Amino acid sequence: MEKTALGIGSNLGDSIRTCLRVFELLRELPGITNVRTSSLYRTKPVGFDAQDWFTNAVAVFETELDPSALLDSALGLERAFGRIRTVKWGPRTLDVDILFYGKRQVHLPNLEIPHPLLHERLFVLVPLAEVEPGWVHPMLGLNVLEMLDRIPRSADSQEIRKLDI
Ligand code: PH2
Ligand code: MG
Ligand code: MG
Repeated sequence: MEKTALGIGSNLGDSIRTCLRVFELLRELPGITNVRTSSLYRTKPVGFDAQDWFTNAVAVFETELDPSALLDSALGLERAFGRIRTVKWGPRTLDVDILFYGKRQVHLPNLEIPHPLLHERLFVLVPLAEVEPGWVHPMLGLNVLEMLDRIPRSADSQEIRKLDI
């Protein structure tokens, strides 16, 4: 069993409902136990401006799936919500990214763990800090709160608002 963290994002369709449904589906998936979830956040798009704000969240759980099997499950969830890949970083009904897998590093052509951008993104670190503030990044040696501290908070930087649901 390894502890793993997934980042969940959506900005097409009913994105709040999608994220809540993904939480439910994760609890029903074989090979996954003890699912803990963050609040939902509304977040300004990062990397590609001309699209709607996202709903983002994080789920942490124990799993007996290996990283590749977990990736298959994540892609299966994306397909179940009708994801169609168009522009890189563009709008999507559902994006499920593996953030951490225990202390392991995975460098495969189709899978990088830890997620290579997680330490730069408030929409990942803020929800992750709710669930696992002390998780240490195996390459950077910083925990989630320390990574958060290192993100510049200038006026035009990443906007994020917690949802009251
Ligand atoms: N995902 C991206 C690119 N930009 N911006 C926000 N706010 N939330 C996301 O989930 C997101 C993004 C690529 O996966
Ligand atoms: Mg992503
Ligand atoms: Mg993705």
